[in-house]
Amino acid sequence: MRITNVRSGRIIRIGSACAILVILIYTLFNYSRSEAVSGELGERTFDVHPEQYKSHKDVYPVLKTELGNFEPRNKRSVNGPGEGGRPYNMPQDRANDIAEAESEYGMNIAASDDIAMNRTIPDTRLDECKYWHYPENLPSTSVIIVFHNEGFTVLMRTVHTVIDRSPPNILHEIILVDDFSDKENLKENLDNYIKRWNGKVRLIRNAQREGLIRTRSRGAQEATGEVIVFLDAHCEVNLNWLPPLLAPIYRDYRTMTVPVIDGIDHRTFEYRPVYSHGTNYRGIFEWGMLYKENEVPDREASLHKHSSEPYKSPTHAGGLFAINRKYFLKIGAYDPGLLVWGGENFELSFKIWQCGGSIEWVPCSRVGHVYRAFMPYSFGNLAKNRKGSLITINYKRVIETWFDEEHKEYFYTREPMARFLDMGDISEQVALKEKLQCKSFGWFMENVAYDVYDKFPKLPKNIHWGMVKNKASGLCMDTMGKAAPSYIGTSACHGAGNNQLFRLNEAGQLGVGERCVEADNDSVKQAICRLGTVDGPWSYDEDLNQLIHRLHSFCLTLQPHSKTLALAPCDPNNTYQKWTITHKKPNW
Ligand code: UD2
Ligand code: MN
Repeated sequence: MRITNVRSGRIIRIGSACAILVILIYTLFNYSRSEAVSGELGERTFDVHPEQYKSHKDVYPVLKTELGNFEPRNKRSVNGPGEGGRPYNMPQDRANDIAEAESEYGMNIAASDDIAMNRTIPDTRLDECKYWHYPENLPSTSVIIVFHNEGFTVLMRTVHTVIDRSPPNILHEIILVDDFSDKENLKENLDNYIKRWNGKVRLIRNAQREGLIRTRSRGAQEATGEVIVFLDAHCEVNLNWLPPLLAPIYRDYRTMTVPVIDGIDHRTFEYRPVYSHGTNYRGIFEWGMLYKENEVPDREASLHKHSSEPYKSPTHAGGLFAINRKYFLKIGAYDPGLLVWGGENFELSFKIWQCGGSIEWVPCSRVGHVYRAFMPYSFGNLAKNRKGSLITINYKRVIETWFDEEHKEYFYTREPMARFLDMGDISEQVALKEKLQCKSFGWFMENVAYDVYDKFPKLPKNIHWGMVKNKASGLCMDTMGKAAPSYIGTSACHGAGNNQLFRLNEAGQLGVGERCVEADNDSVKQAICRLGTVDGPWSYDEDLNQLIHRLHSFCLTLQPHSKTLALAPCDPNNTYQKWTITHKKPNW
């Protein structure tokens, strides 16, 4: 007997006795699946539902010898400022303009103003990417770009590249969401500029500053495409960037996809890859919730035949990704209690993975992003009634919702002050987690983020943490706000911010933030803690109050004249070698 599964086109050959059973199971299975899908996602059911996508031969991209079905056929070669993604070095007599632009925007808008909206950029993909063929009827897509006081030409170049390099029948709309900018040229000027796109580009404006996180959720609400793609307002999408992002979502609506980010220089607008050619990275995190990337481990890489194929990633950087719109809303979009900037990338990542979805990075989709010199905007009124660091509060909300007790401790060990922060009410987030029957954080660590432990092992407990205060001088150890590696200095004790917040753990690591204190006879330095290590050479003598460097059996000493730090033979009577490590109760 032959059973033809019409919808998948597959022919299954089996004996007639078990055929009935198979049909029964198949029907029951599909019934429960389609119930789940249509029920969860509201009024609109999927035409073909996701489980069937998987067995439908047209959903999988195919690598062929002829050029891919969405590959651009004509390539231009142009000369001009920044063309070909080449660095645009402005003439010396424009030095003032550059300085002004950089301090206002964190990037050289003066250079951007001289560069064509549709400039050419290098194709940074693996050659193989050009030969993938994608399903023809990919989902309609809304691209959402939120912005606050961005440079006009940079914002518009983002839009131009999306229009120019996306299949017009798939690109449903571009939604610009203005997060209460106050720059004049982002007002009427912008309304007028986008008229050229006859409604394909829509502009909506917040009535007050909301921060990027809530603004993105608003954009998702307003969008009408099946898939939404978020981009920062200073991007240039590369050739054929969209179909590879959509294909995994078309196959399974619970997959969120992330393009590989290229760098655009904030001064010269040079477009260049961030990663060396052909190496694949994925997003992880360290226990202080700083975003990190790691080369794709073998356990994941070995699942793929081609290095141009999408692969699984525990987290993502935050700014650029594609997701089924209804799925995004179903999982609560972003936690509305997250303020302005930071942590939302983790919230979404943990939520997706733990609640049944997955994240894939897509090497054949490349998008350039301007990494700014510094953050040019303030957090405005949103930060006003908040005490302590806004970003750490966000992290605390995220870990309190998604981590288990064990892993929460690692966060508080690495970021001890966070225990005192008021994160607001997370009961709705916890309720959502229950409702969606999400898996545990332990499951996530074991099955998805297993490579985190290699780079950032479980943290031993802190013995002491706080300001490291010298008895003789009354001064405190201080990072002096310098980037690592650099010397550690001393200054008047204040305990504010993170510069004086050190911690000593059971395994002898003396650290501050993600840095470790290293010492030789001449100097005491801070350097990023060596990956994969949580121990160190320090111990603390509780009676003599000395910080002893085990390797040398020397003591940490403040040099009275220079006020610099060094190691010296331990002397129990030398008060320049006596230190107390205590935290001040936060005065916020
Ligand atoms: C990264 C992400 C960014 C976001 C952030 C953490 C990338 C490339 N970038 O920082 O997307 O996830 O981490 O939250 O992954 N904006 C507003 N309102 C605000 C502040 C910013 O609309 O109050 C806009 C801003 O104009 C930009 C976007 O939000 O379009 C992201 O801000 P960013 O570029 O300053 O963040 P970035 O790239 O440093
Ligand atoms: Mn950005």
